[in-house]
Amino acid sequence: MRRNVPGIFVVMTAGMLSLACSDKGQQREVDGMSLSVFSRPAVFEVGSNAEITATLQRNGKPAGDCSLRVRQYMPGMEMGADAAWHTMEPDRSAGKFRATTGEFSMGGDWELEFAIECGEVTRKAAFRYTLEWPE
Ligand SMILES: [Cu+2]
Repeated sequence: MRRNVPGIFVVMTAGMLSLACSDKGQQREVDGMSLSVFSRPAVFEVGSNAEITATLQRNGKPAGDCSLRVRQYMPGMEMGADAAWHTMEPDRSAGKFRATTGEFSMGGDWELEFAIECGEVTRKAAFRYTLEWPE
């Protein structure tokens, strides 16, 4: 499939609202680290992108020494450059990051896969989302 919006991830500008108040967060535990992901809108919609924030903790404390990258893709479909990795922007506090996704251009199964990079070690965590086609 072809995307109709160039540029997959748009870096958010300073001063945008914090997204952490979205209550539809998801969490993964990886190797003693905890990754929580929140999005706005909380439920992704076909034809739109989403603002995502991620909070990374180790033993309950912000993992400020790590960085996060993310890719957005459909696991069941060849989507070429859409699966490129993007570095998330640090948010206002340690261990917090944000990014804007590309457009969710069709219904079906999507995945946001995160690469947690701490020094030499990279850990991966994936979140699956099923988008309904609009009526
Ligand atoms: Cu597709």
